[in-house]
Amino acid sequence: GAVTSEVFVSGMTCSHCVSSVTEELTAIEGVDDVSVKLNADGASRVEIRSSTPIADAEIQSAVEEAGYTLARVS
Ligand code: 9UX
Repeated sequence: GAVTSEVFVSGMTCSHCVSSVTEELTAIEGVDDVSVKLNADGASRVEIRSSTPIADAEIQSAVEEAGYTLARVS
C-alpha cells in the first residue's frame, strides 16, 4: 500500500501475540501488510501498510480486540 502507519504496542511477548495482532490489523479494510518487530521487554513496533490512511482509533480497536495495548502512535 501507499500509506505506512507506525504504532507501538505493549504486552506482546511471543510469536503468538504477533499472530493475533497481525490478524486483527490485517482485517481492517484497506490494510494490505502488517509487520511486527517483537520487543518482549517493552513496546513492539508495528508497521501497517494500507491503500488509504487508517484512523488511529481503528488501529487502537484492533490492537485491543487482540488483547494488547496501544502504547503510542508515531
Ligand atoms: Mo504467547 Mo502472547 O504464549 O499474549 S500469546 S505471550
